[in-house]
Amino acid sequence: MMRQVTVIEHLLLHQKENPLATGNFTRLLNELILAAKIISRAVNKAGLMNVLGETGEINVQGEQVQKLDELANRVLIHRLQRAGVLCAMASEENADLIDVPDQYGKGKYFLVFDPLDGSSNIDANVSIGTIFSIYRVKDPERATLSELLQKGEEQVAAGYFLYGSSTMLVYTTGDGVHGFTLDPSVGEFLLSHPNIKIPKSGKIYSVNEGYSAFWDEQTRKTIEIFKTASEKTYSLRYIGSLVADFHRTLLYGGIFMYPKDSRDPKKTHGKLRLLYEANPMAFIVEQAGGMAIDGSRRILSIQPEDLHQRVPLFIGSSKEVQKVAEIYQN
Ligand code: AHM
Ligand code: MG
Repeated sequence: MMRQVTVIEHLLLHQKENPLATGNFTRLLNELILAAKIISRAVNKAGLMNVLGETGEINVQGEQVQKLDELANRVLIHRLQRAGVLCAMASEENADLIDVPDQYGKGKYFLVFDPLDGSSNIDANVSIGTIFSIYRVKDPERATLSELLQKGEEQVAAGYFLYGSSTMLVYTTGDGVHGFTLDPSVGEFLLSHPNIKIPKSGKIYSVNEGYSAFWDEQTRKTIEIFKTASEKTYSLRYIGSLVADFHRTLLYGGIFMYPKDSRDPKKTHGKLRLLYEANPMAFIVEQAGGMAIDGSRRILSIQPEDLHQRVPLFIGSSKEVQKVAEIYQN
């Protein structure tokens, strides 16, 4: 019988080489996993549990809050506030930092998450996910916003749970990218994709072309290269759920793009958020051998100034991302 390795076993096995795998980090990951299992159960039974549809509220991003969004956010906050290993949290759904009350104990980690990414797809049973990113702070007692806001290259871990045809966890602690699949019969995430490497080049480009009328000249030129490439024919795939679009890009190669557009003057930097979406995916893709840029800058080198700042994102195989970089440099 095949030896099956759980996430925590995997983390502990690598403990010697990985100074992060202290009890605290393991505790944090365990709590994230438990929260994701609860969210996954709700997603699987969504049609039966009266959690489909909107709550009627508008979130900090100006978007409709789905009932499942709210449930996922609540589950994560509830579990992680009590973990005793965080000094603060930030969620895509909350305008401000989420405090960790002293009674639960404070730790040195800062957790950032998008509780349910791709939520406009929920009602149609399309894959969605939870994205997380973890930073360490010097002094948990004095964790001000400016100290918490670190460049993506300071992340100590990042990952996502994908609620798709199976539920998966893909994460990195800076020691490669590893994928685990939830076996619902035993309730554990088991190692299914060790040491994922993104192909150097792929045959898929992924972008919402519905916004092309709002793109600037450079962006139009960029997308054009994937439609007119002489060396190969690219296919277009776009799910509209970053976790799902990114996961496909990671496994098959190619490029995912969410450029800036002029639809909304307030969103001149694109739609995706640096902290909750771009940074964690950028850390993962670089660990897998790929690249992530905003056009000209490496995503992980951008100093965030705001919890909810947006950024254009070009992410995937190095060959395709390099092509984009060349256009933006000229
Ligand atoms: P959300 O975090 O509110 O769900 O929004 C992010 C999602 C991403 O999953 C996806 O890549 C993008 O929005 C799709 O946006 P659009 O519908 O504009 O193409
Ligand atoms: Mg999101």
